[in-house]
Order: sequence, then C-alpha cells, then structure tokens
Amino acid sequence: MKTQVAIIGGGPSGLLLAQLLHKRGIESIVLERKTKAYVLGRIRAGVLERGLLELMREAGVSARMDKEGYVHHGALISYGDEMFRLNFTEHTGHAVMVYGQTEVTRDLYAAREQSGGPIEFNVENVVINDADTDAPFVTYEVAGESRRIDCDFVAGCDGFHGVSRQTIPPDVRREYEKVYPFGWLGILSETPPVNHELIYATSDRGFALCSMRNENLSRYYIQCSLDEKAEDWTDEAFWDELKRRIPADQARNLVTGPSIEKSIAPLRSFVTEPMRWGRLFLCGDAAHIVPPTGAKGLNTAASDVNYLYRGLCAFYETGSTDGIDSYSQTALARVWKVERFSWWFSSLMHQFPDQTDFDRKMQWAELEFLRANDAAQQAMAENYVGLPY
Ligand code: RFL
Ligand code: PHB
Repeated sequence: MKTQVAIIGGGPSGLLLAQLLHKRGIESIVLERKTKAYVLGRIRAGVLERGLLELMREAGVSARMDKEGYVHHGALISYGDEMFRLNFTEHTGHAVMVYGQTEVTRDLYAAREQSGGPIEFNVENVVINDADTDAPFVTYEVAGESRRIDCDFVAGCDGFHGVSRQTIPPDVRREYEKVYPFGWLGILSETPPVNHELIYATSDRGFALCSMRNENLSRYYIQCSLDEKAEDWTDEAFWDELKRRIPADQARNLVTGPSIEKSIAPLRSFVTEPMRWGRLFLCGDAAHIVPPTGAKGLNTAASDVNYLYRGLCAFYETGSTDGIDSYSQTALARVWKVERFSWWFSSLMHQFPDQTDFDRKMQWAELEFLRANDAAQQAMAENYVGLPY
C-alpha cells in the first residue's frame, strides 16, 4: 500500500490529524493496535481548551460537541473548608468546555468512517523503517499476515507505550522524567455533579477533584498511594474519603451512587526531545506526559497536531518545508510551558509522603496568595484555558 502520511495510533491525536489532513485532500492510513471498542472504553480527559475546540471545528467534527458540551467560565479551588473561584472568562476572555475524550474520539471515528479513510485495527509488530531517508515505510501484521505501507511521512501518535518514540535512536533522543509518589483513584458514577463547576481540592488527607461529563454523570478522583488497588476500594470507602477532602458544605450536597468505572492512574511528567527524526514526527502522549492536574494531556496532544498539520499542509500545498523543519522546536516550546503549569498545580495541591509541616504551610500560603491576588489568578487562568498556539 501507498499513502502520503502513515499515522501510528488511532487515539485522539492520530484521528484528529487524519481528519484535518483529509479536509485538505492529504491522504493517510491509520494503524491502531486495539479495537475501536477498546479505545472508546478508556475513560480519560474531560476538559477541552479553546485550541482543541477550534481544531475540532476546522476538522468539521464539532456539531455534537458544540451542542452537547458544557461551557465552563470558571473552576473552584478549595483548601480545607476554604474555597474560591477562578474566573477564566474575566481574566482571559476565554472559557473551556466539558466534553469527554470518549465523545471526541467517537466523533472522530464517525468522521473517519464517513470519509472512507483507511484505518486498520488490531495491528501488531508495527515497525517504522528508514525514517531518516526520503522513502520511509511501515511494516506490520494483521491476523498473522504481513503488510507494508510506503509513505512520505510517519506521524507517531501511538501514546506513551507506543513504538514511534523508540524508533528514534538513543544517541539522538533525550528524555526528561519526574514520577510522582502517588496516583489518582478515579470513579465514574451516574449521579448529578456536586457542583456545576469543577472543584480542585486539597486537604490534610490529600488531593481530590470533582469533575463531570454531564448533568447525570460525575467523575471524581482522589489522590491515593501507588501500592493501592482500585478493586480494594469499595464505593462507600471512596465516597467517605472524597467527602473528607472537600469543603463540608460541598460534602453535604454530594449525591453518591454505585460507580460504573473505577481505576487508578499514576502521575508522571515526561518529555522526549526532539519530537522529529527525519520523516518521523511524534505527537501527543508519544512525546510527552503531564500529571492530570490542570487537564492538559489531550489538549497538548492537540497543539502538536495543530503544528504538524499546518506544516504538512504547507509542504503539500506550497512545497515549503519551514513548518515541518521547525515542528519539534515549536511544539516543544509550548510543551515545556504546559509541563511547568501541570507540575506547579500538582505540586501545589497534593500531599507528598516526605512533606514537612513547613512544606504544607508553603502550599497553604500560596493558595491564600492566589485567592487574594488578581495577577496570580490571571496567570493561572491563562494557563488553564490554554496558551495560544
Ligand atoms: P493515546 O490516547 O494513548 O492514543 C494512542 C493510541 O495508539 C495506540 N497504539 C498503537 N497503535 C499501533 N501500533 C502500536 N505499536 C501502538 N501502540 C499504541 C493505542 O492503543 C492508542 O489507541 O494518545 P494520544 O492520542 O496522544 O492522546 C493523549 C490523551 O489520551 C491523553 O493525553 C489524555 O487522556 C490525558 N488526560 C487528560 N488530558 C486532558 O487534556 N484533559 C483531561 O481532563 C485529562 N484527564 C487524562 C485525564 C489521562 C488520564 N489517564 C488515565 C492517563 C485523566 C486520566 C485519568
Ligand atoms: C476529568 O474530568 O476527567 C478531569 C478533569 C480535570 C482534570 C483532570 C481530569 O484536571
């Protein structure tokens, strides 16, 4: 087979890139290791930045998002029983949208199916060959049969555990990592959200987040230790712990019910440099990971897709290689700012196992400062709604 862009990974990065390229008449083939049902079964991001909203519109896949998504003009931050609101719109002129990654991915799959663009599921043993030449090709297997795609470019959109990043030789690649000594235990429940806005909460028992998908679907997280297992947490124990970490007046309003999903995610900050090697370009979780505090993972994947998409369009439409040549540098400049924000917000809101009383006082003093200081709130709001591309 032959195509212009071989896209490894059928998660949100790969599908969004494929759809944007399709709109500009650029062909691609998407290779996905799992099934569509598996990809759609992963409960992940919930908050979309304006940049991603605009890309969804440009890709022609925003109809349901614009109808069913919830615009949020602010979020709540609590520490103990204290709580204040960060007003995004007042500080930045922009808002965010609550619309689940599952729905984004579902809309992108529907568009791919409608356009007839090729996508192969259950692929195994994907190998990216000759990426440092002008004639790269990808080999893989489906149901034991070997296949080959010759292409102009390869987009590595295969997440943190994919093969694309590993294709870049170790003497070229540099990795930066911070692993946090805790995880997030998350549940999804068919109950009304405790508040119509998100609550990021810290307390002496650790971090908690009250989020949502719609009026009758809530998403809650609590910081947990890494040796815990989701199945050891009963729903009752989860609700009890959550109530102890959010302000008492919010806890009184919390509607509890059976969980329909429960899982633990570790927290990590990770960046690989460069994000381009020859004709291979890394996008999204394949190149970087942020801790979920601040909701930046999917949104940063989208900003990579934006730069790569524009670079590829310029190449095919005008012959200019400027956009693809500067891809790694441009994408990384934004990635590092987002890494800083996610690291800062995580450091502010979690209880660290080796933390001293002094460290805790510093966190609370910073929260009190943030509560009272307009400039600090503006800086935070600018990061939360998404830095410009
Ligand atoms: P994905 O979603 O991991 O998709 C990669 C796809 O590649 C496939 N794959 C392969 N395919 C072919 N060959 C191979 N060798 C392959 N290896 C892997 C995989 O099966 C998969 O389908 O990466 P992508 O597209 O870059 O998207 C990144 C986002 O999924 C991720 O950043 C976010 O989910 C992170 N995240 C959040 N981001 C936000 O912007 N806002 C949020 O509110 C938010 N909340 C979260 C999150 C992530 C979480 N977890 C569980 C990690 C909350 C949680 C709990
Ligand atoms: C979510 O709803 O899953 C969510 C929201 C905000 C975050 C992280 C996750 O910062």
